[in-house]
Amino acid sequence: MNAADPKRILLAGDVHGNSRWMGTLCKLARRLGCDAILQLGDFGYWPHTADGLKFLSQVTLHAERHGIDCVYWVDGNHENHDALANLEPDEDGMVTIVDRCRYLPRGHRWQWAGVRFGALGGAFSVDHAVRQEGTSWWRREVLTDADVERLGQEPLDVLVTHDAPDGMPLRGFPIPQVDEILSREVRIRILQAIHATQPKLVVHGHWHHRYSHQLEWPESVADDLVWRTAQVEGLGADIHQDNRAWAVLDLSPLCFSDARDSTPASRPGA
Ligand SMILES: [Mn+2]
Repeated sequence: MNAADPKRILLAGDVHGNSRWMGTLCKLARRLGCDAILQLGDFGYWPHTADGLKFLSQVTLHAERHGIDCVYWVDGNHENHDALANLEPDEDGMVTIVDRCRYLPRGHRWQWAGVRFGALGGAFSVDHAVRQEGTSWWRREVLTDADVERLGQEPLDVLVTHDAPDGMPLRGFPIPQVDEILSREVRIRILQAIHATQPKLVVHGHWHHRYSHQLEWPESVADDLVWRTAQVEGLGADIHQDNRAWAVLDLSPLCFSDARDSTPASRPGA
């Protein structure tokens, strides 16, 4: 099913295949007058497991029940990337997963209400050593130069990623140096994509940390230096079970609403 263009969107951080949290997000989206959910990766696409399949059917049921047209998502690191690679995009370039659930491939561009969006999912799993290839870890998780090239250089309004751009005020835990280099490569690619496409807003998940940051960089135009800016918003995850894990995006005019000061989401089961 191809949903009509949304006008107000609930942005959601990592969901990790958490059906109950997905239900809360759909309920919340409805209450806040959102037509659709845009989820920022680590959605939980694990169709090789019974739980993963159940999650997908629950996404459809929750969306139907709460009148949400569609749950759109970019890929995180913890998706079955081999299964994703085997799916054919629809004519509009999005991939229908199940009813009311569509995947936005890396490099895909689209417009809603005239707002230009770009998707650039993927990240490096810092816990790959405790994961099993093909079962809980997939090589294709990492955003590549080819993905960034696919996105192109035309201007964007909103860039939707899973990892943060390089240089954000985020602190992870200590990891082996080689992993630090590989994981940072993804963030550098996202920063390059921002410089190339100059989005007004960048939204991402992955770090399970809610923060806002104004990114600034100089660009030489004619013989002058012009300062460019982008608003970066990192969202929390299902583990928070509260309003750090979501925000609202209005499309006309484009407006990101910080949800930190508003009513907390009702807890699943409450
Ligand atoms: Mn992640």
